[in-house]
Amino acid sequence: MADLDVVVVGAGFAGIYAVQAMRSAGLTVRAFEAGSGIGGTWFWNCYPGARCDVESTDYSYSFDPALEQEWTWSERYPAQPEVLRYLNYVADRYQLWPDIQLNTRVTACVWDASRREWTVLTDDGESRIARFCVMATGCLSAQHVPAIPGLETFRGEWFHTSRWPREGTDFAGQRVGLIGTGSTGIQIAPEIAADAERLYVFQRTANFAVPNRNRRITADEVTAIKAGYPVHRAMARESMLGVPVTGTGRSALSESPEALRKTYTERWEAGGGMPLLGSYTDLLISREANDTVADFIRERIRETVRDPGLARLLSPRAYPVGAKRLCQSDDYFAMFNQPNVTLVDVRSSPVVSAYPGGVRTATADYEVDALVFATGFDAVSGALTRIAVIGANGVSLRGAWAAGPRAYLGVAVAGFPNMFLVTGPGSPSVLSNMVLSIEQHVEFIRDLITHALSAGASSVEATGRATADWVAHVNDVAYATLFPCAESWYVGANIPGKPRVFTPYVGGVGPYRSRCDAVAAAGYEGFTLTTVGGLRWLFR
Ligand code: NA7
Repeated sequence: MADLDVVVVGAGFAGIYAVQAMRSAGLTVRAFEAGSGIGGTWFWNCYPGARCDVESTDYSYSFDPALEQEWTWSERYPAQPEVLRYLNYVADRYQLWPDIQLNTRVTACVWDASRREWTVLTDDGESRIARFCVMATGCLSAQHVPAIPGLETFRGEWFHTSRWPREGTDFAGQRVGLIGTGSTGIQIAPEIAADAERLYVFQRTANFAVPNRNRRITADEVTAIKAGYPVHRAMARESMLGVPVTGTGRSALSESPEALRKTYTERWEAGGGMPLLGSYTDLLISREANDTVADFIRERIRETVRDPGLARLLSPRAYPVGAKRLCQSDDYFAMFNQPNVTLVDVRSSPVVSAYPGGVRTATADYEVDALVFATGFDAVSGALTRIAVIGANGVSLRGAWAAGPRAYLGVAVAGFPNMFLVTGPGSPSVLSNMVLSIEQHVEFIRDLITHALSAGASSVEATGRATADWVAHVNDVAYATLFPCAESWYVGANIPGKPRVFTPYVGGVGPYRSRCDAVAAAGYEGFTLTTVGGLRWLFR
């Protein structure tokens, strides 16, 4: 007899909503969270400058209109502490705490084929039996620290941004080395540069970044936002990115140079990456179209950074804008005009080792007191494969995904009955407003579980055929765009040895939602339901 209907792994945005949704459906549920607080990404990534790059109006739950009216965001782009306060408010408001167990890491999930239940093992030595597992493990939670020989000999302290000390750090008077110039590196660099005696930024790949134009939200804006939520959310659900973005509806290649400049300038001045990339229909499809916006951003970099050689090094050339996450910062490029900041090009002269006093590249030594790794994550699949998940016939998830992650609709894996992934590989996930995508996935999972239970089924599982068709579709759509043209974490390129598979679904949030709705309306097409006696219904 199971202890619980549902075990939820993780208590970030996804786990918190999963607890609320399962409970509202009358299911018994418990979430296990490794951290000493809830929040997931927003708990762990408490480094200086951590801020969401989706506007607060969008980056918030929409499942309860009363919640939207109660909570008031203070800034256009919320900083990490405010997002964390919001999530704690949600847990308080819906009294979720009794069903969330903190300081408990799930180490293994093992399917018992005869009892048709999951045994979930945790690092406190306990085990629980659950009928269903919901993996709310986060797309960007398994940290990646590059294997730098000699790091263990380094005398100073080193940090990964996603495990920042909760008591903070003091870099005053120190020489700090920062490795990594993705979204995180670009956010933390100006904060370190404001305190440290010297900041060395070790850059392997230059990144495109656009201004946030972050600011406080006025009282009048708050009133308008709250009044506009119903329409805004409806538009977001139908949109490509989970955020309503108004484009011109035209091809960049059909525009005059003057019209392009006007559009890009207006959007640059307004701030944010999505409005800029969404301005023309072909920016993520045609390299020639993409070059128009890439040239525009490179021009802004040259305008900002006084030293032309430095501006050149900071200007990305190797990949199209948006093929890697488009970074956002109001201060990053201007920071390089500060006399205490040095850019180190580790593309031409790679980091070879650390030594007690600092970092060695192929051509020079850099003496530093502290090292900061903003080197990213084993994204999307990493948090799942780090847990020993053993499905039907003793097959591990790690083994099943040896050639790359495969999931039907990004939500279920063939051979792993009664296990569901929230925003897993093959769903819009990281290429969308995560909160909206999380809500849609959790609701799909809740409805699928209640459907299976009301049909008297003991298990529900994605079929291999539906999975293969979906994975092929995810690939077809991705390879019709410019997304795969970069060595990015979207394809697993940042983790040595990780198979190259394009993981997010680029077909858009609205079309993806319609597909899921159609699957449900067709009696959960592509899933098999099995009754206790072993009778199987195949919906395909
Ligand atoms: P990212 O985007 O994966 O960025 C990691 C950065 O670290 C990137 O600049 C990498 O360079 C660099 N990196 C990784 N390994 C090395 C080594 N060995 N040497 C030098 N540089 C290295 O992670 P973030 O945390 O910034 O952002 C992840 C997401 O979180 C972001 O997209 C938002 O969605 C929020 P590379 O580009 O691989 O050459």
